[in-house]
Amino acid sequence: MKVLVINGPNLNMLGIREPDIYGAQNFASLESFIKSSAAELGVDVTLFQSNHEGEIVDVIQSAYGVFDGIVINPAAYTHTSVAILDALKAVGIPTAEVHLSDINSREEFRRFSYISLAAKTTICGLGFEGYRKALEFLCENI
Ligand code: CA2
Repeated sequence: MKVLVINGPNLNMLGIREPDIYGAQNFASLESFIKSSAAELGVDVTLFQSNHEGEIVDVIQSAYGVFDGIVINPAAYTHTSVAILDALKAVGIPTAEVHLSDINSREEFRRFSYISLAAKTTICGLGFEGYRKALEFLCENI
């Protein structure tokens, strides 16, 4: 099974600030964790990170016919992006949404996710482990 993992804006800055919310490990550690989790599950994983909404739309469109599943942490675009929602709906690829923090127990503006309207599951508040759970979910549901 081929899975595209997309990380959105500022996640490349992990570990630099707000370790109480996002943990102390950096983005390279997150990418290593995702790769080793995928290898354990026998998933062929491709990683992509961008700070730009249009690039995320482009990579979702280019996943059509190529990937069996998508894991996405859209970061701040979670709460604003109809464009990413529409791209996920357009390709129809089974998608698992992940958040490091528990977006439901933070500021009010983080409680709504456009992406959850297209995602088959939303996993939040588990830190890095959420990405492994998302990969497991796709393995069990595709
Ligand atoms: O909890 C998550 O994974 C989020 O998607 C992370 C986003 C946030 O906007 C979402 O509401 C929830 C933030 C991404 C990274 O932000 C940083 C902030 C400070 C230092 C490093 C990264």
